[in-house]
Amino acid sequence: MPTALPRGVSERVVEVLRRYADREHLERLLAIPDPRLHSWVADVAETADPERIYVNTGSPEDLEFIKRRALENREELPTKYKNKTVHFDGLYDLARDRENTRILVPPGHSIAMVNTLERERGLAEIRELFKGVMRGNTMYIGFYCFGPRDSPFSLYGVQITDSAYVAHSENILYRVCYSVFVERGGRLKYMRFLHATGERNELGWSKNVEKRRIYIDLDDHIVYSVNTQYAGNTVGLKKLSLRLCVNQGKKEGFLCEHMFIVGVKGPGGRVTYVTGAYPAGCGKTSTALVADTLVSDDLAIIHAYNGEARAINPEVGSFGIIDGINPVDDPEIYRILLDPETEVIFSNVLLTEDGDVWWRGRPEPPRSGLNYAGPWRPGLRDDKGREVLPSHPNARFTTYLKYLKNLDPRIEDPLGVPVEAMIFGGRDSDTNFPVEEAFDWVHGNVTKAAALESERTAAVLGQVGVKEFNPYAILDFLSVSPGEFLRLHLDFAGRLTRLPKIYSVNYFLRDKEGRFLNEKTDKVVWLKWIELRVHGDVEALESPTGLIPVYEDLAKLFRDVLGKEYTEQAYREQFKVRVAKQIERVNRVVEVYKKIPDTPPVFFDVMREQLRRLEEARLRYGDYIDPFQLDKK
Ligand code: SPV
Ligand code: MN
Repeated sequence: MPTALPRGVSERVVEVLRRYADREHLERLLAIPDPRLHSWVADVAETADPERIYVNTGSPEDLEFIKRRALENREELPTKYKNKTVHFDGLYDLARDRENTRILVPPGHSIAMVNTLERERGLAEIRELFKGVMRGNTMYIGFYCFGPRDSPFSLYGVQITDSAYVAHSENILYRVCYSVFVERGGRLKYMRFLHATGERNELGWSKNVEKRRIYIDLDDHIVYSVNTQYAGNTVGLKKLSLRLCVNQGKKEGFLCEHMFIVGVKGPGGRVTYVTGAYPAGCGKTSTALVADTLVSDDLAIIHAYNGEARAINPEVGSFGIIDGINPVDDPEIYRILLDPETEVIFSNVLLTEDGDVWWRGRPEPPRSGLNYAGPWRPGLRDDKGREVLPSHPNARFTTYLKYLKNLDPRIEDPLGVPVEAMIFGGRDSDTNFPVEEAFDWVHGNVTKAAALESERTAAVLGQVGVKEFNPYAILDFLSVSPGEFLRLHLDFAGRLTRLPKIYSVNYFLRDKEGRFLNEKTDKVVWLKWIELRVHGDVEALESPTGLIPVYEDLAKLFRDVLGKEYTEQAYREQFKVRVAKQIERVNRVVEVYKKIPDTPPVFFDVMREQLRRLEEARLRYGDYIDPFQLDKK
């Protein structure tokens, strides 16, 4: 041990750390000139009492070690494929837990539509739950960049976890940035994440899920997570960081978004960057994958820079939904998932007895094996007589974005990419057009983003199919009220000289018989139309709720892009204005915002105008308007 301690580090802290870390790992920790970090780690170790501390520097040996540990302690199981493992979260821990995810607030404080808890109470609960919680386990400490190295827009995070699976996931999803912490130490502002799996049962699942807690302390830039394994609850830099990021963005004037970032090619080889916010399971990943280039598939940090909106992806990996991925519709990702050279963690799929992985979308039928609910065989039913699905609808894959053919090298651009359009997508069987442009930034932010609704999917616990309000597709990850979040966007415009255009998309319209009106592949046409609109290359028709494509432009795009004939009849059905449904929607969403005290007044003005246009249209045309009757704008 060096005799002289680094500046500012107390003897006592080092004493504690020495009890848990061997010389090598203690030195790794002390190499970061940040006494506050050392005290925190010592404090966590004393409370959680792990067997040892492992400091992950991101070296190939460290990455290997963590992967091996995940297999040794059976958080991950081997498959017949090299570098591919399966992780099970357990029957009661398969999705984000909304109920037990809370923002800690001062006494008497609340945030509209956000789950909160009095801070002191929450912290006391956490202290109790963390006592001895890591006993017998290794405590991993990881250092990550949340964005490209040397980007002025990047954030930073430190994760402590006793789960090798969580550490492994983060090593895939984020840039390990130990050296940045060594260089910049205490000068670096960073988020902290503390996770413990809690006791596991004989199948390896977190046993005390009724004591699952995910508490977000904005004052201290820290998120606690315990008695859970599902990555949406545990991988700090994924959705837990989003709440901290939104809050920091509010103070510093940037946006943290639940958005993909993609490049869409237009005439003459130009590339137009667009972002897209969709609730989980509504076509977000698949849209990102069919775009010409992909910068991000889930998150975006957007800054105003020289008057432009510039977006970076804080991640380098993907934690994507695997359900339904098949070789015909998703050849690229399907290939990656089974390619002998790629590294993948599958979660909550079926691991067959011969070591294969099966999810809905693999062409052959499922065979007996182990899944998210335990041992599985064809025809298995639960105690209520319901079929146990071989692979869970929220089953996922964790892998590197670098495997994608369409990965945009600008994912590493420290200044990000310029955002020229923002898309808001939801799952909506009966109201919204497949694609529509907002009249302007304010109209789009109000009617398309803040008013976003979507039918619920399996990514959160609860009944699927119910239409849910989900502003900016970020409701689950907000640390400010939806009213305040809208205001951030309206204010953000003041820093821009070029405003992105705003669009809505909906891939889930159905006919009276319940059949989808669009094919999965159609989404690329909507992207190309958006690209042309951004540059003013095509005209649009004015509906009461925005601007929609002209039939001839779509027919040409369908032909050029998909080699498909697009009939007038299909257009008529997809783009008829569902006036009565739109009116219901406006009224529904206005009712929600009436209960949100800090909603900017302009929200109600814009919605009133929208309602007026719809009502006038209804008087003139009735409940439906044929798009051929609309005027060009
Ligand atoms: C989502 O649900 O939006 C996801 C996965 O991207 S999770 O990490 O669960 O949030
Ligand atoms: Mn997401």
